[in-house]
Amino acid sequence: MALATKTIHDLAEHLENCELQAKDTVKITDAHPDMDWQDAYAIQDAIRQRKLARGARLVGFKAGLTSHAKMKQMGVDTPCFGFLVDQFAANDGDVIAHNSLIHPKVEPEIVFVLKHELRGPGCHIGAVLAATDFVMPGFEVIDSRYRDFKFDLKSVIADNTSAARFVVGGVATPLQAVDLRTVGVVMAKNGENVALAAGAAVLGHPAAAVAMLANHLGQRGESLPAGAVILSGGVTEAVAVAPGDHVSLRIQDIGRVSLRFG
Ligand code: OOG
Ligand code: MG
Repeated sequence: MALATKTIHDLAEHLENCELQAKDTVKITDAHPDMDWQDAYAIQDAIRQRKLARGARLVGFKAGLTSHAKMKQMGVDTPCFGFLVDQFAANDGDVIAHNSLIHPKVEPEIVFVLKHELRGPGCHIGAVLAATDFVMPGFEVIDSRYRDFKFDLKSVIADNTSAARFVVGGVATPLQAVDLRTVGVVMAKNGENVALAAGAAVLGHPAAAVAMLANHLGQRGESLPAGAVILSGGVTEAVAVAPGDHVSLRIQDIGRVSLRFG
């Protein structure tokens, strides 16, 4: 760790206030260039503690930057991991107030729910498939607290990987009924298809992203619990939304989900 404990807490407070007040900021590594990876996750953990202390419930975890489309869009080459609390959850078809966010973008995600806990290290695709109860289509609404979504990997990890809202929908589908590599993903905005991909865009198989997430948590003494929401990462690039926009997602064999921005 390169940063003092007080600095970690100050940065967590600053980033969470930006989230709660829908205000942007410059990336934190500008003022703290020597910040290391442990500091970045420690800031994210401190944000999690702040939310839990105020009554939020931890409902899941996310992997991010797991597809080439996303890595290229954001200019980074390594996945990152974050947490989800109940306050981020929206329902299928909800209207999300655009002005409660800074500059939201939506991205299609394959969502896993486990029937058994997964604990790394040593998790692999097979272990994930064996532990999975079902998959569903989901949208993640990301909203980097950094001006113009300009960040480096450490800054975005500290900012809980831009997590803001998520919604899951469709049909809870067992893995026997779907090949997550070849499954087609179609995202539309205002009735026009804006991003298309197949599941294999996520690390060759979306379950590989869940295995990485379990291994990441394992290093930190945590696990992926049964029943949690697990976002495996944007399958395509993220698409910016404006007030009035309607977005819908279809994932072959597992259904659809939609959101509107008011
Ligand atoms: C970081 C969050 C990435 C994903 O699914 O790739 C992410 C960002 O792009 O702002 O959630
Ligand atoms: Mg995402």
